Amino acid sequence: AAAKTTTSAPKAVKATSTVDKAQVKAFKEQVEKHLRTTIGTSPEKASKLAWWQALVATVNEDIFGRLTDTQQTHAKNDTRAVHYLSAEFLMGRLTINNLTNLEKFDVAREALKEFGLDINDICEEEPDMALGNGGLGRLAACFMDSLATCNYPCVGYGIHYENGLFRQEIRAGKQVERPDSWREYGCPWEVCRPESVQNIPLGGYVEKQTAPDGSQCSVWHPSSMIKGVPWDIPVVGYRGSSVAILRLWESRSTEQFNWDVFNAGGYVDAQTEKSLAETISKVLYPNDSTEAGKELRLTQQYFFCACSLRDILRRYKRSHHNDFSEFASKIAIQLNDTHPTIAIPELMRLLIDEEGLSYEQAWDITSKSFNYTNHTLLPEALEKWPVYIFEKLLPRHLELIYEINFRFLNGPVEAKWPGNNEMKSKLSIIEEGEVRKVRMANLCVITSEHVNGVAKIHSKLVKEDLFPDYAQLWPNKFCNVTNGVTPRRWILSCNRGLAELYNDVAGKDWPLDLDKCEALKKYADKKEYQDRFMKIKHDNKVALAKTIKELCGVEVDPNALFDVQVKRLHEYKRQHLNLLYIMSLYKSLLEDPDQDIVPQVFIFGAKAAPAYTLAKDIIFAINAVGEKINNDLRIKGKLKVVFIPNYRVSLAEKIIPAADISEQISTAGYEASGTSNMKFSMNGALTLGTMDGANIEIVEQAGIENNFIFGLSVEEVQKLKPRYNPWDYYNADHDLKAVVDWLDSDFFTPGQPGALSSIKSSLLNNGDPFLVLADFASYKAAHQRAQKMFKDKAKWAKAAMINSATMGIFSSDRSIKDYATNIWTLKSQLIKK
Ligand code: GPV
Repeated sequence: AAAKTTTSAPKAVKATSTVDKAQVKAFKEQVEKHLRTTIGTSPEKASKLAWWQALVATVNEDIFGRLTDTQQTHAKNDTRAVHYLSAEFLMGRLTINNLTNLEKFDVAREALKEFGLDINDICEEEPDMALGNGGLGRLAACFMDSLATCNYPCVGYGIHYENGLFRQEIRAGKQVERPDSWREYGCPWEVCRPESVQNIPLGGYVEKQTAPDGSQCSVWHPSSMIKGVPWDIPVVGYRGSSVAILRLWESRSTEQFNWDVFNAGGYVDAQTEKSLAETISKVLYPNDSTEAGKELRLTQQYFFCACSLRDILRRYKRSHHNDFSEFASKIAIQLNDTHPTIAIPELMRLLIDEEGLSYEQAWDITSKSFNYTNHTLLPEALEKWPVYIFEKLLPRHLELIYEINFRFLNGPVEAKWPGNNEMKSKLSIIEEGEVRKVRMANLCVITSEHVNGVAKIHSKLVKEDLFPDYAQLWPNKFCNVTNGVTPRRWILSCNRGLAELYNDVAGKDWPLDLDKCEALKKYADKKEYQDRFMKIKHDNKVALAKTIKELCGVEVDPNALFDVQVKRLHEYKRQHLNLLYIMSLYKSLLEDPDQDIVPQVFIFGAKAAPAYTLAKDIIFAINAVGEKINNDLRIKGKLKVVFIPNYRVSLAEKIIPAADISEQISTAGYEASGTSNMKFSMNGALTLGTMDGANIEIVEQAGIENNFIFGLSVEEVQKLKPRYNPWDYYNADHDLKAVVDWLDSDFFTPGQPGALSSIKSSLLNNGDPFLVLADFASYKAAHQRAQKMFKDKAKWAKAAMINSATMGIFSSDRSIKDYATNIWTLKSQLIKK
């Protein structure tokens, strides 16, 4: 329903929210009780950490009751549920989010204030739960919030990494990786569930046996057992609807572990082996969209999938005993990229080898249960595991993969393309060659009921360019679910000022129905509202300026244009395009220091995979150029460049609400969706970006005239790529040539000539694989349009408001409802108290 149109517009003045005194008093007493009886300290002595722990204990009282209600309702109704398998869940901090979702944030803030404490300050004690690399892991976290909020029965399954994504330090401009031990002092949100421990076999060999009837069967003799210990993290839906569970598996050694060695007197050796079992969940692989191809990584994937499937089967059998006929109607499994693909042969194996089903029965169930989400077209991210690793770790699974492949090639493929061996080798799960490999994406596509991409353009490319032959076989298998982000974390919790504005113009239900925010659109021309909107932005910029001062030691002016690019460092994301533009701007300022430009602050945040040398070189270059520019008095502070170290969820929550411009500048066709682009727009930043991923859908909503779109389109990139010569652009554009050559000097790295030349080299000698030089001129022009608009305060404010107001479809609630309707056929369940 559209927001009601009234003649008397709501007041644009800031409303002071009233907080119930009795609730504050009760909350205060609870916190103090926990401080004394749970944490064992007192208000006089308590450290900030202790206060935070007492606050969490208080919040948990609310959460666990609802958790039990949720689980009882689901068990009683024997509901269908979705099981979201993901190697990453980038949850960030939970305190403010849980308080917000329970609608207790204001009460908690007032209660802590009475102890003389600032709630934001106390919540800074919480370490980020950084069990993910970037967009893919954060998407899984937003989906958990939406699954709980929309009351869908679900479990999220992942790995309880002891060390999350590395902490990034910047030393002399360079990235240094430090371990992230997020649970060093315990995590008060998680609950260990020893009653649900699983034992997982690994390694060994397969023995062929002939049954009395003459049929062949396989018996797996694993060489070791690993114990999987589940840790549950409750995820509270908004307004406490239902509580979803994120179940993360920790690996431990079992007593069964190498008994032989132990008994033979190898006490110490057995302990060494033990540490191997405990290595499995030790650390998150820090690669984003690139496969490391390490044996330990496949072991991690198998370990958490095997634990999760046993958990699913255990729960299913509780109500259905050994009758598997209803399995596929009760269980939906979503694979978050190919990382959990091994769950497919593992379910087959469990059903055949452990439950005694026939291959055909097992395949019928398996192929109706799984769905696969693809998150990238980058060839280096498509997982291919060498057959020899499978032989060593998972010999029985390999056998089942061969069987699935044989039946597929000789069934549907032979029927469609009779006698066509070329087609067979293209579609085969096995890649032939010097090292034979298992193509995990092929296994996913063959098995899954649905395969989806994560933005319209991406899903089209998945179907037409990545899997065109599969699409001929099964055209209806392929679909799109455009990504989304939770408005609870990404507006309500991180931008209180904007949230209040939406409360005033759209009513209080907008966090549950983000389309309601469209109500702001009709005030976008009104000065009073523009002023309020830009005041909110300004306050957020003041707060960010303070953070920048603390973290980078650089003074930035909140009146300057804040231009932000925060995301993993990747060539395809083109942070170096941004850098080249900054250099050209700096150059033009040196040539004419008095020119009338908008003061600008360029803000970066990015982690590079530790082995990705060029990405690390780009970080160094940004810091070196920044250092020079920030200290150059000739340009009178018109330009600042800051690199905020250790970019992570909790920093994103401070940075995004303070951005004027959101840089989304990937080469068209390479960013599957992007999700920070949505967060920025919601918070009133204008997108300076290419027609790639979800950018396309963002400007479809907000209007191309309210954003700065530049660069080659997907079609143009595809056309240019085969005949692209970066030297043509370099030689034809004086400015571009000057800045690229500047990288070869020691101007930014005094005494270290050549310190930045690897970037120039990648652009010229390595063929500029992501067409940076081709898009440079167009990028520069887009920046000039942005500068011009920024000078017109009213025009900018209006565009910012329209962006924010039209992002309704990018709520992850919409994404989750799309999955539930089109892929999972899953119904929501209201929870009985
Ligand atoms: I594959 N993505 C990621 O963060 N890590 C990965 O390993 C892979 C994909 C990202 C894509 O790059 C983004 O475009 C997308 O928005 C995100 O996944 C969520 O779908």
